Amino acid sequence: MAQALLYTTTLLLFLRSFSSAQPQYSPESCIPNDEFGKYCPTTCGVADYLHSYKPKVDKDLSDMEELLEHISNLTKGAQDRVDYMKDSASQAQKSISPDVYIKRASSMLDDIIRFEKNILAQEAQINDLQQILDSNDKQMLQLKELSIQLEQKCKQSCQDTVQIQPTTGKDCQDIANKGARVSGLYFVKPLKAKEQFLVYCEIDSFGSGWTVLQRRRDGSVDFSKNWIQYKEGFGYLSPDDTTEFWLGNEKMHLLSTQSHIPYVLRIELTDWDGKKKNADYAMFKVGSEADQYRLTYAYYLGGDAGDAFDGYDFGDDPSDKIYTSHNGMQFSTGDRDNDRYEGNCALQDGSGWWMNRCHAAHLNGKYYKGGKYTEKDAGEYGFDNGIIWATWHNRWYSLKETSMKIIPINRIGVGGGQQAGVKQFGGLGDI
Ligand SMILES: [Ca+2]
Repeated sequence: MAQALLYTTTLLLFLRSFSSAQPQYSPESCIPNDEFGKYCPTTCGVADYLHSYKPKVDKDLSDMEELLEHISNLTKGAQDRVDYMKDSASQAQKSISPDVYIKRASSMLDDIIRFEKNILAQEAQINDLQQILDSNDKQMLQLKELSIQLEQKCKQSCQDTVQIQPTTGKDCQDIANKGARVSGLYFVKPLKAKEQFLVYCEIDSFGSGWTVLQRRRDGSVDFSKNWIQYKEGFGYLSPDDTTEFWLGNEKMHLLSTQSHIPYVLRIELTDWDGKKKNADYAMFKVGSEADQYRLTYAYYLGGDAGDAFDGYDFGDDPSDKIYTSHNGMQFSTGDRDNDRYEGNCALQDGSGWWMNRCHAAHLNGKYYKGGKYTEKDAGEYGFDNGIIWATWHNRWYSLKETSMKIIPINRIGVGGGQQAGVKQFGGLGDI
């Protein structure tokens, strides 16, 4: 742009000087030449030629002068504008305190630092979370491994701890007769049983084999069960006699009714002072399910715990003893009322038992640690619902341990007749 302007200006000056330097032109002094320069260019011819163009050139020059002036004006305007801007800039620079810039810059710097810190903190958090994730993954892996190990260990320990003795028989005395001298878990198969089942056999050194039907020790098993559960049995059999269970009414029926040689039921009791007492019943039987697993026995054979199965005179009613006897009673549970009471003894006491109206003996009752309990402790109905043997401890005292076990009657007294009150029983001979 600048170069083009310079060039135009130079040309204009040249034309002007040329135009103004020529002498006054007279058209008659020159020979007209139609084709300027044809073999004979003369000054005159050139002058004529130029002269014919002069008005146009003058106008062009004038236009160009105007244009130039305009351009010059524009240039000046631009220059002025630049100057103005320069002034403005310097004035602006002068008018704003450097402190503001510093403050602004400093503020921005603070922001940047803050953002940077945030970013760093977030990165640290992400890093921490990643580490936690990694750690969790490791823990998960370890737990999985542990779980697999435990699973394997559990299987092993189950195999290891539950030792089932190899001898079998129709009851524990049969097993003892075959030479077994160790107490533990054995399979028995009573005569009418379709399948063998597991029992705990208490076998002494004299070869007496007791088949255990019931065990209370520590309250670890809830004896509040329904008909089916009492029928099939519940709780846990253990090879070292450390657990609580009810063998089951059906099994008791099969065991107690299989032989022409009757069984003795021995009830062993321990109170919270550690005292032990027992009661034996001859010709113990549990009827079939069709007869609601009725309890029968011939007589009280003896024992220092007293004959609670025969009922107890609590002093409430003249009929107490009759109402609380158990011989001949059918079995009752909360869901099957076979008792002689207008209510439901088993439901009110939360147990299953050979209920009358209701009981003087109640070995499947609620477990009360320490023994003594009250109507309030007994819950909703407020009746005596503990583990009761009324001829030893009163009905508001719950025994600590119980067991019910059977043995063929001819074994009673074998080994010295160590049980107080137990008659020597002979004449039937060994099985
Ligand atoms: Ca009833």
